[in-house]
Amino acid sequence: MKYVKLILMGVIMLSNSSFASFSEKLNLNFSKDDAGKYLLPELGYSYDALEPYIDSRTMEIHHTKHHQAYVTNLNNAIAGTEMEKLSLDELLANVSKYPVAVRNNGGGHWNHAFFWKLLSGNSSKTASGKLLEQINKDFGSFDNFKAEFSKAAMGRFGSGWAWLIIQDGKLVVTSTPNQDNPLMDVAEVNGLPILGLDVWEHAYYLKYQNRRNEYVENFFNVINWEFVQSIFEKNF
Ligand code: MN3
Repeated sequence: MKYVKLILMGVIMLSNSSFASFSEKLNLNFSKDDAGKYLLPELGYSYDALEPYIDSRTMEIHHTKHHQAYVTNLNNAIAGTEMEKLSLDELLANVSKYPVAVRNNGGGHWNHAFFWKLLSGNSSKTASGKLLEQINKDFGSFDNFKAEFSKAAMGRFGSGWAWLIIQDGKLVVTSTPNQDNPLMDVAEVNGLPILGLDVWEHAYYLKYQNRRNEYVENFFNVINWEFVQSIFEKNF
């Protein structure tokens, strides 16, 4: 009887953890308040920490206005429904079943919470260790990877994101429109993101205006490779 219980517990734990615990894999935590409302996460650094590459005013507006709006609108979209009981990961993995407001704002909340963790004012400016080895294997060199990622960021027409994902034991560059991401069932290319770049104009327009190419180039000066390497090694 004791063993049956243990096996049952194991099955329950497996079924919970095998389901799309993307956040756990990526060391993200989507906190809620006592009333069950999603909260805007802290950046973990000051608004001016990424100067001169990403300016303080852009970071402040991006965080307190744009990201906050996704959080507020996600809370409104799920209030009083069964969706409140599901994790954000579960909502995104089956997002085709839910209202478009969940796709846009749930994606917006997830993507931005992830994006803040990918940035640092003390960037090593290049990957190293096992991640660099895999980049060299899948792209030929770090420069080739950078070129391919930049091309995805530049080639995304209108608003969206460029991504580096783990897919079937390989690193792959892709991009998504709007606030979609590669974890969503609606995405053309699925995989676990380990790096992402917001190419909405709100992410760069104050400083760069129409020069998305300069913003993309400067993103490579503020990537938190320590974090990217840690989630790569945890999941590859
Ligand atoms: Mn944004």
